[in-house]
Amino acid sequence: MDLPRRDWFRLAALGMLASGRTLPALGADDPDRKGRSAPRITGLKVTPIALPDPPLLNAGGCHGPYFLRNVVEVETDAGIVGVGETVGGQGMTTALEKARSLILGKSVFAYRGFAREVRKLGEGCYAGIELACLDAAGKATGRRLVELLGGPVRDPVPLAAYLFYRYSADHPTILADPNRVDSPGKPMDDWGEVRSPESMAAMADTFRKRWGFTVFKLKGGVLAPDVERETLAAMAEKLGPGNLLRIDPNGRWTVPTAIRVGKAMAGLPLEYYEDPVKGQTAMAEVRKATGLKMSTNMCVTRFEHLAEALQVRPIDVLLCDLHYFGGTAGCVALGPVCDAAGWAMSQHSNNHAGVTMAAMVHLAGAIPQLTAASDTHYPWLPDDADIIEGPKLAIKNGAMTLPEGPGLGISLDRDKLARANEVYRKTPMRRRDDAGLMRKLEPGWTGGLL
Ligand code: GKR
Ligand code: MG
Repeated sequence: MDLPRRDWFRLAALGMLASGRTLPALGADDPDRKGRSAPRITGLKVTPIALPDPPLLNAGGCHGPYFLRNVVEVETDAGIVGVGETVGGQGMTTALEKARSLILGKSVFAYRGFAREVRKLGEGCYAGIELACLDAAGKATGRRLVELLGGPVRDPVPLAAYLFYRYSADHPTILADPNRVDSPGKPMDDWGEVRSPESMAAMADTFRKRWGFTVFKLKGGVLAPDVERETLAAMAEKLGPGNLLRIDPNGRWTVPTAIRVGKAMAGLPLEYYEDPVKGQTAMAEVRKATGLKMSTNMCVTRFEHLAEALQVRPIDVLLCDLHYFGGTAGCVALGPVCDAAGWAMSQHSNNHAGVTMAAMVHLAGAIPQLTAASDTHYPWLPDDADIIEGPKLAIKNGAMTLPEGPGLGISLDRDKLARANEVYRKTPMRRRDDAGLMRKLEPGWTGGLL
């Protein structure tokens, strides 16, 4: 969008009043201007939120009662506001606030210019700001995020059913959790308890019927390893042919356990074996001994880890995540690296709301190498809890269609955002503490290796 110089100064002055800061000079020496006009950042709004998180179990304990996120809004002199979502918690809110002075006055197209400095405040900090800039850039050009990233290369984007053992949401300890500050006494959902192979197979079948998934990821590292293998067998039987399985014990197994259970999984339709053990060397040992395809979002999570991985060969599939792997720019850059390494790509998920969901789908729609179905926690978010306008983004036939509309193609629902922020302000929860909640549910629990 081209703004006459006069309007630029007027909007810039308004932005300065709002932010209490001065904008850098507008001149031909600005590398991102050179005679063109682009929306410049006049303000940064950070809204910490808490959204309901049911009692899902993992190697580190139990989720809930909320997951925390930060919603980022980048205001510009063109009147366009770009939206992003990133990792939650007080530390990230503070980092984002600190980033404000690094980005004010910069073009939303030229986010790579401040990437290095903002990344020093945390990968998640950069990711949220980059996303908001890209959303603004999409709105300024009338282009979808997927197009700005060089796609689409696929539409719809395949997603995996992310299955967790869990407690029932009406468990007395869950209902009495002092961190819970809304809807007292009301269970978050009605999935019930799932802590056996049979109940997990039934839940997988419901995910298949409700959302059409054909790829199923079991969050392991919770029950005894052999029970988790039996769970996969029960799921394979219940789901029938044409469905793929994954298991992810998040590094809670020893190498001998991982090799023994891995060998015993022969014959199951296993797509890949994710992080059964911790560290690249241990992963490589399990990979060699079992011959299974291995994947990670734990031992290769930064560009600095790639050199060792190319030597040690711990994986066949790399999970990217814009929140820790250098934003969307970092994940796109991983594509050719994975080609060269002979790895496929998948996408990691932590709890998230609809802004991140849209971002993940645009990203997967733009990376040719991202052929595996992306993980997503989105089905666990209660229908009325999302912060975007309208209903939740729809999953059909195990996939999500690329959102229409410029940028991310979603808008914030101001009432829902305000409600989620109010919950954040009221709850004493300021970081994820799965172990703390788990010790209340199972007092003898230590989370040690299995
Ligand atoms: O949400 O419990 C969870 C997951 O275990 C998450 O924390 C992991 O980071 O989804 C993740 C994974 O694939 O390891
Ligand atoms: Mg994982």
